[in-house]
Amino acid sequence: MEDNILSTTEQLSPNNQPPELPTSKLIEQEEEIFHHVNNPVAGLKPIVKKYLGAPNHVEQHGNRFYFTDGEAKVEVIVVTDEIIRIRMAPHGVFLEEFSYAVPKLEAKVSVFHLYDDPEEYRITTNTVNCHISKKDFFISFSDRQNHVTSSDAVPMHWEENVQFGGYYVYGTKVCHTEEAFYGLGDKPTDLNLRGKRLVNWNTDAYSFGWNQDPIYRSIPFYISLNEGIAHGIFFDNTFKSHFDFGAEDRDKTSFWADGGELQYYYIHGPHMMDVVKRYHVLTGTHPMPPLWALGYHQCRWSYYPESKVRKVTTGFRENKIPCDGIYLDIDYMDGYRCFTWNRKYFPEPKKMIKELAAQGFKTVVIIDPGIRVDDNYAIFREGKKNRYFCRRSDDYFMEGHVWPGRCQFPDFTNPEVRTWWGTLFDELVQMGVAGVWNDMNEPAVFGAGTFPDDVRHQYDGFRGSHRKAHNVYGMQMVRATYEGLRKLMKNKRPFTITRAGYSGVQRYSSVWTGDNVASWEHLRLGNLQCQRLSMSGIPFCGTDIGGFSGEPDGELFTRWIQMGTFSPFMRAHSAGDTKEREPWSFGEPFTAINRKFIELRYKLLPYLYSTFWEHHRYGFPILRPVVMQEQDEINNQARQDEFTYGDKILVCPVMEPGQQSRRVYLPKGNWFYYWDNTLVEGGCEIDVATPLETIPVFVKAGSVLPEYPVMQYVGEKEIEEVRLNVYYSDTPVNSFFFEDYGETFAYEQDIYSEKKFVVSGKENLLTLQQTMEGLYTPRYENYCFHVAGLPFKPTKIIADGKPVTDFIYTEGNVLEFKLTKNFKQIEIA
Ligand code: MIG
Repeated sequence: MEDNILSTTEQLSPNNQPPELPTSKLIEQEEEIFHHVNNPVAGLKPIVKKYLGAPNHVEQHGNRFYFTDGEAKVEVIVVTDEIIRIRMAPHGVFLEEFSYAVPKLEAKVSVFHLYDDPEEYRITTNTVNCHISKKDFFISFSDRQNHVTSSDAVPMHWEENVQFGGYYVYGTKVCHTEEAFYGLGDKPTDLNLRGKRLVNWNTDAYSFGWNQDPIYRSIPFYISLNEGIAHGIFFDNTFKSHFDFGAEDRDKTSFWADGGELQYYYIHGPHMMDVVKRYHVLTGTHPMPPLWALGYHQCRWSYYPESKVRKVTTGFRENKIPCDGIYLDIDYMDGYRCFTWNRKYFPEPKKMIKELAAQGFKTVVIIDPGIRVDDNYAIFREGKKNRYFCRRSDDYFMEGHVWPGRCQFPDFTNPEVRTWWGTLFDELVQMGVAGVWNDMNEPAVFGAGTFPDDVRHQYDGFRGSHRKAHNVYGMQMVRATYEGLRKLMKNKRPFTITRAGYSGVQRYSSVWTGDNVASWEHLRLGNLQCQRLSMSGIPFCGTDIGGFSGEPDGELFTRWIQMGTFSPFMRAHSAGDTKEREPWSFGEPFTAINRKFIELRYKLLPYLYSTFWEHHRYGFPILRPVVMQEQDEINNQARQDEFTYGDKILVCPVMEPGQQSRRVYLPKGNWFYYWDNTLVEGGCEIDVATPLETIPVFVKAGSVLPEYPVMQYVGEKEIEEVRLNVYYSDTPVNSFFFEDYGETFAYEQDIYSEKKFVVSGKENLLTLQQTMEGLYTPRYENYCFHVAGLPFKPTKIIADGKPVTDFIYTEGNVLEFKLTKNFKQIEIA
């Protein structure tokens, strides 16, 4: 730790008193858990490491409990039956309560109690016990069966600058022999983080490599899985934070930060899924995206001039490859000045955007945070006049070079600046822009990497230096963008995408994994990153399909399209110095296969949209690693290629060149091979043929998958008929089907339709039941059924009491029939 960890503007504990006679135990040299070394000069120890001493007092205020060792205080808040927050104040005074991740800490709790036993204080809820040991202030958590899920290995501690004040704060937990760790956002490494030490500090990481750390995002949230039982820790601290999962010492898991408070949430399981859902209770979920945003997007650095953009969009329509989003990267601007247009390349942007829209394309434009220092540029003048740009500790403006040249940077942690920024999109929205792409918001600065530590931020009134604001800068930028667009677009849903982010960024934006590389290794990394982001509370994520830098060959590009079909966000992107990279650029057979998969994306849109609803409403992730499906199956910890897309479709991308077949693990239960409806029993690994035309895709027995007809873009045609793919199961299985207008916020007023299907088979009968909820009625009334896997030859179909006589039972044992109105119950015998 550096001596002067505090810049002049830093706000820390208001009582930075000298540390005479601390009651808190002062441990000097005997125990060095980390390599942060005390000042070796004897007698002059500006940095001392201190641990909590024994607690000797407790006070209760509602659901908040305060424990003290005489000087330091620990606050325990019962947030819900399953979420408990811990905070520590070394000198007994807590920082003012504020979090960008958790906007409102709403306590929803039924019953809790405090017990004062000889050995420990214990706070209990209906599901969790929080134990505070009287001997040494160790904090641990257990469930109702008294199974200990998490326990301190050493008391909470801190390194204190006794000369000037300020702390580095540390928590250390017991790490069990078989404990596995998941989460932490976009780390480009194996799913299980066991044995790794990782840092959160948003970093522009062009062409990042395997294990590179840190990269773009900071998500200080992990899920532990030990002996089949999961819990989560969300360390809500925006400073540079560190996690050590048994790396330094195999028996300890530690998390610490270079400032701020030791404040974390213990999130109870026992299922990993519970932990993720509860993390979303704290940090919020992603709003429903506009339906078109779930389609295919085409991007490049850059499509310009206008004729090039039109060549690409026309190419999609000519090649009959569906596409909804077209992107304008930095070259659309005048000298890279945000909110301007290069009129040489784009003489009439409004007209162009309108014509693109008529062709079915939504235009998404990039906006970076750097504002060119230029008194002839209105945005700069306004920002300067209102002092909206970040300043250094000595009041100079923070200046750095980025694309526009010498730039200043709005302080997005200032609500006034965010509001102003939001209004700047007015003209773009008037022109018809449908989405905004925020890049370089780590923030990135050429040469220097990012801002110096001493840059000041308003931080919504809780001022701090860049050390505190760095990791939230990008999130607050995209928040300003999203909130501004939301106002300007009236009741329409904006689409936003950001590179940097902090926990909670999902309330404002989708993300992509940044500047990857056109290599097979990156295809594999992208798979891991998307699964990890999904588990870490960021559902709407995707990679640059094809790889940003370098050149994919046709095979790699096609394999990437295939994986991207099952990424929540699907966009191809490439750097400017590479060859053309549209889905038809590689010739046959690649074009046909790319088309087939992008068409599949569009067929499955209603399924993905329904899955999104389950996320938005209930906090389920969209991608789910198999370890999340069957967490008590120890071998699943090593299985990280296959994942489910929603809870019905299992996908295993092909991530090696020339691969003709591969092993795929199917969780227990019955599965149908999507491509030919073969029934396979799960709970084992199987070999699946993987010629270039296909990747392994399986559907869970009992599912009802809604499909829309293939369209070249969302809204191309009125939907007249929906296909329901029904998969037999002899145990009842539920499916959801969510629909609404697809582009407004009416769903917030319950204007949507949520259909629930239950498929259950027994003996020679299959029953399909449907219940409906919500105030929206889709316009179509025709349903086309494809029922797979019937264990008997169907002879009779009864829909709501009436026989359906017109049906076919195909050779592949699929029963097909239609209904011309909605239904409640269908029986097939
Ligand atoms: O310094 O806008 O990650 O997607 O195409 C590079 C140009 C800036 C980095 C982004 C990339 C984008 C590129 N940007």
